[in-house]
Order: sequence, then structure tokens, then C-alpha cells
Amino acid sequence: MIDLRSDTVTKPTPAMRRAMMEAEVGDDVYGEDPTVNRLERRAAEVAGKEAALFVPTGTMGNAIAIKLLTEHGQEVIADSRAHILDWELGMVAWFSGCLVRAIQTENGILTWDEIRRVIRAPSPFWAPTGLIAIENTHNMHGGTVYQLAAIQEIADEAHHRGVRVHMDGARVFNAATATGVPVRDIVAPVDTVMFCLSKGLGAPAGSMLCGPAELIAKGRLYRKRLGGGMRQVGVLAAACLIALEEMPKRLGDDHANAKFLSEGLARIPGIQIAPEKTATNIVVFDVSGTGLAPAEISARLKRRSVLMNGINERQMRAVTHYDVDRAACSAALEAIAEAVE
Ligand code: TLP
Repeated sequence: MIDLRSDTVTKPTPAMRRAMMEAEVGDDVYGEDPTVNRLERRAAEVAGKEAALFVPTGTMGNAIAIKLLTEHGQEVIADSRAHILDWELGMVAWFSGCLVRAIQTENGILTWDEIRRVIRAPSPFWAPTGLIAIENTHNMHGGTVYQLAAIQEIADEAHHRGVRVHMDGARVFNAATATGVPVRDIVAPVDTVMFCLSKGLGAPAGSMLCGPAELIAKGRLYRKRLGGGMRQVGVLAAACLIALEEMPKRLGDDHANAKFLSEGLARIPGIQIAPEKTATNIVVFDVSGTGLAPAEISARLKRRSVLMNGINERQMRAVTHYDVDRAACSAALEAIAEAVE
């Protein structure tokens, strides 16, 4: 099977499996797991933040960040296809008691000019803005990337108004590879960042929430409340350390394969995509011109040993990662051409 459904499907590398077997562990709820402590210190260093918290999933990391940075009854500004809005089961409302003020964008990238129009100061009539959440890279818009100046402008203007900024940086290492800007510089303007080690970086599970020490200490309590107080979890942290130190180097290969896929897709009749916009490892393309629904194309591809999902009634998504090489991408393109013929 050539699995292009997501980079979440990556399996731990042999080096990760060895490190997991040999990991030194302790009870992390007592703060006694040396491998988790090492991971949290390294993640904070890499992100250039005071502290980091190991969380089992990106969803939990985002949920804790939003809880830390908002009060009940506030609004969170996000783009209209943000993961926190569309794919986290209404967690912003369920856990933090906030509304999402969604902004429709062309590419998932918010600008201060768009935010300026919807940001709200406290008033007796409406819910004030507590937080701006930016997603970098942007998943559903095809792995699009923020320019550093745009993040800086949003954060400066937000902070000036007492509004905080969280980055859903599930794939911020892909953003760093695409722009050549180190992760610590990309996230310097924002209050908190969540990044995933379990996607393109290959760890079997695990994400990090990074930010000011005081906030992260409180976040540890929210993690426990959410049922995320894990025990001898150094076995996972050992794999995550390899993901953090070794795996970012090879993300450029995934980006080149995604570009190859999008260029190939653009040549298939009925498929619409602008390959020049593929900047990282996610390819989102419109199949409505084929006359087939994404679910039907998925089923036909599965019979040809290719896994790929629709993300709505017009679009499908292919995500490259280290378990699919150039030959697999070539074979996938052939299968798609046959499936939509
Ligand atoms: N994304 C998954 C699905 O949930 C859609 C995927 O296959 O891409 N932020 C972003 C931008 C994400 O893409 C994801 C996962 C998360 C947060 C949540 O991470 P997990 O799955 O670890 O909770």
C-alpha cells in the first residue's frame, strides 16, 4: 500500500525503536522521567521558549494552549478551515468556553489587515477577542506557509491590544524547511506554539507545547485534568528525541516529492491544482472536473493499492512523508490517472 492519507501514518524508524527499548524511565507525574525531562528541555531550546510540555497529541496541546490564553466567553480568531475549528470536535467551546471568529482566506494564511476588521475590544455588547490562533503550515489549504514578517505583524498588533497569539505549528518544522528560517525565529513572536513529533518527524506519538514557564506549569495541571498525566512515558519521549534531533533534516525530500505529485496531478484531465503553490508536504487538489466524488476516487485508488482521502465533496489531499519515496509517488500518479479516466 502507498499511504498518502497523512504524515501521521509514519512508523517509528529502527533507531527510534532501539531508543525506545533502551529508554531510561521514571514516573512523569512526579516529574521523574529523565527522558521526558530531557525532551522537554530540548524542545524548549529548539523553540526558543522558557519551557515545554510533552503531550500525547497535537489536539491536546492546542486545547491546553487555548485554555491557558483565554477566558470563558471570549473569541478566538482563526481562519475558517483551521484544524482547531474543523477537526478538534469543538474543543475551543467544550474546554475553553470560547467562540471561534473565523476568517475566510484564500490560502489559510491570516493577515493583520483581515484580523483588524474582526478583532474586538471588551464592550458591554460583544465577546472580546482573547486569542489569535495561526496554523503554520496550514493543513487544509495544502501546507501553506507564513512569512515571518506576517507573524511578527500579527503578534505585535495583537500584543499591543492585550490579545495573545498561539501557533498551531503541528508542521512548523516543514515551515522551517520551506522558508530556511529556524523554528525558534518562526515562533519567537507568538506566546505559545504546539508542534507535533508524530507527523512528518516520524515519532509514534507525541507533541510539544512550548511557551513561558509560568504558563507551561499551569498547562501541566490542565494536561492532568484532561487525563494526560502519563507515567513511564520516557519510552515515547526517547523516540520523540530522535524525531526532534534527526528527522527535520530530511523534510526537504518530502517537499520535493509533494511538488512532483502536484506537477503530475496538474497534467491529469479533470484535476485542478496550481503546482507552484505546493510549498511543503501537503497537496490538496480539486477533483470536481473528473465527474467523480472524492469517496469514489478513494475507493478506486484503494483497489490499486493507493490510500488517499477526500477532505470535502470537491477536494482530495495527498501528504508525503518518509514512508513514500519518489517511485511510490510515481506509482500513485499512474493509479490516479487510471482511476479518474
Ligand atoms: N491532523 C490530522 C487530521 O486530524 C486532519 C492530519 O491527518 O493531518 N493541528 C494540525 C494542523 C493538524 O494537522 C493536526 C492533525 C493536529 C493539529 C492534531 O494533531 P493530533 O492528531 O496529534 O491530535
